[in-house]
Amino acid sequence: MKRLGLLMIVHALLLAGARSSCLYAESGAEGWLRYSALQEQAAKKYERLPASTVALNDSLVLKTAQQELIRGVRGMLGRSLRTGAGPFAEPAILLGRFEQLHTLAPALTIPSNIREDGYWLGHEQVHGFECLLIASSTDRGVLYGVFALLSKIARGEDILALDELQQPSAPLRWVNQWDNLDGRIERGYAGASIFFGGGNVRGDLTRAGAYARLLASVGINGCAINNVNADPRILADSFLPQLVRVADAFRPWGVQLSVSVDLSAPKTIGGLDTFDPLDSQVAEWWRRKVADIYKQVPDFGGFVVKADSEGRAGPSSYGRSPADAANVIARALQPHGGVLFYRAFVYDHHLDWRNLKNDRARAAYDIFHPLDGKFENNVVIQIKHGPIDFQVREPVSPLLGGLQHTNEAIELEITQEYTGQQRHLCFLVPMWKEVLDFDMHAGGQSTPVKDLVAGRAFHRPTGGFVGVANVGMDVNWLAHPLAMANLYGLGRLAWNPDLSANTIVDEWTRLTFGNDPLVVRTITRMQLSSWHVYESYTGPLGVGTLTNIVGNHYDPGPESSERNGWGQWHRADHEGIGMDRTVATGTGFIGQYAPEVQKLYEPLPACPDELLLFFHHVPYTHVLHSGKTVIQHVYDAHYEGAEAAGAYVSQWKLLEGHVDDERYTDVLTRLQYQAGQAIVWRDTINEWFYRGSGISDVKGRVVKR
Ligand code: GCW
Repeated sequence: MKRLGLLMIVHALLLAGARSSCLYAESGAEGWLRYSALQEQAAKKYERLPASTVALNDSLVLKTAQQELIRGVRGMLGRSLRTGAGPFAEPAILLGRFEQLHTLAPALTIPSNIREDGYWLGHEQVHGFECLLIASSTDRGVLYGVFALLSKIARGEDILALDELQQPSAPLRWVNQWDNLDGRIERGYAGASIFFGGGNVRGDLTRAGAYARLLASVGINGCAINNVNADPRILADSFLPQLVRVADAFRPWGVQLSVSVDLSAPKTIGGLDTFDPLDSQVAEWWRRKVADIYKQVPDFGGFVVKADSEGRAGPSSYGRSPADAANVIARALQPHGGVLFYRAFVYDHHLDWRNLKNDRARAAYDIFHPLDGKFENNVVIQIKHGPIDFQVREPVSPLLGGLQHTNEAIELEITQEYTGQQRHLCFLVPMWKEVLDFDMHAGGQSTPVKDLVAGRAFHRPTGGFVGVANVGMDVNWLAHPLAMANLYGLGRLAWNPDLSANTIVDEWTRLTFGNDPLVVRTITRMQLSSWHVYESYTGPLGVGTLTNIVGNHYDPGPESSERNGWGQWHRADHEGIGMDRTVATGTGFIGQYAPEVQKLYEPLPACPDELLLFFHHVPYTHVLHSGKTVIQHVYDAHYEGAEAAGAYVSQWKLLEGHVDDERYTDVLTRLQYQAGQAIVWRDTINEWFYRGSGISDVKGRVVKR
């Protein structure tokens, strides 16, 4: 009897373990696509939702859309939609392309002239039955419409009188993964690659398919799966069948496969003795290679190129320009409709730090602006949002306003390389919004970055957004459950950069954690404040990085950026700090902006506090607009930031019992760690400033240890 009791206890424990790990898996793995059952009251609102769904064609993507609809409705409302019944037999949710809908019901007024992938959600009578219509010019657009409808249901919005048109801001909405073929991910903080391992594509691509589903749900339509520091082997003939398998996993979700390529491939794997972009054999090599790929992957997206950067091969080896390099590959892609993203992250990492006129921030504009108009129409210059490298605060890259006859895309970093590596909470959408809304005044007109990258400002054929995502095998994709708001936010902004950060995080929180007002309020507030909090205890006043740049890009390491060629300098000495980038006395970087923008930054009194040290070298006693001295600001910001990070722990504790235990505990542990690490940052940086300046904290907190 006793033994039986013991066995039962063991059994119960095992079951509980299994249940909790299963719950856990569901918690993170589904991301914002949880489709949790709505409470009875909330579900009532959707009683009149048609009981069947009809797809107006049988394409793979439309099938996916229909299955997703069924899955979502079943999860949230506990109802199984019927399929197969004709649209005339009963009310239905109709899925199809505009022309198909028109054939079915010619009398309907259907929106026209909408951008590719845009969709319409309508509620209309079709042959006497009340129908909900999800229509688009593409099957992929219908899939996006299905996700939008399901999102509305999850968030409790009305859907019965729908008449809503949504269209993407830009045609190219991509993510890049920096995955290596051995399964490691450069700047990845969430486990091994979901695509590669041991030099090959993984046998099991279930996660790759699940990732494509997450991407499609926010309108992402392309994914480059390997590191921009590309292994040339990705283009080997023997590797192509492996890429075909990834494309197969993406295809149901309308996500186009793409790869990053190394410019030296014609030589390293192609058997030629050159990779000179102007050599005709090289051009022929690319042409054949691309044709082979398209034969097997007809919906292939294109390539990403990092060249002449951080030790990568590039056209400079032959005295050729980035335009020469980009065009030879772009021409090979043209007949197949592929695009070539050429990264503007090209700079000399052996700069002489002793020369005060040297400035890495100048590089992208200095190299690419003179080439404006020299690129093929299917080349897109992929530009990091700031002129340095994803620091917690940078001004907008002047190159975004410096190309008027060339397509461009903005590169944003979802993986938190310099912003806490998914161990700290740092919701980046507010930062990205500032960048996208910033007016570059290019060509003397008002040109916010979002219009430039969409190609609208200068009537370019294409353009868009690229997010460096680096999800991994971790069940939560990005490890920190709250970091997923950044992936979600990238997709939402690429679709509609006019959405507010608040709207985005509200949506994400409801979809991820449900509609409990306390949960929504707490998480949205934490997320919305988190970038400023992180900035205040790591890199205030636009100083650039104070992290360890030669090592992990994570711990405090304010000395590491100096006296080396990487050019991430802050130029601190015993009297002052900051890079003089003015036209008058500094590196001249400010001169790369339009005159209207120069006026914001060149005169010291005009320069906003948060970018002061990016643009000017000032004494520690310089008085900010806020009325504080630079040094006191640094001390105070670090104390305030660390305190705010500590407060996240108590704010999160309010949610005990309101969020499932697995995610509650997971996030709590991370926030507790962050609170501790923020104190380490505070004390390291403050002490370093105190030693350097010799100026005491007026509040007496900072001491030399
Ligand atoms: O920020 C730097 C990263 C490198 C990265 C590079 C790039 C892929 O530290 O890891 O290399 O940027 O964007 O190419």
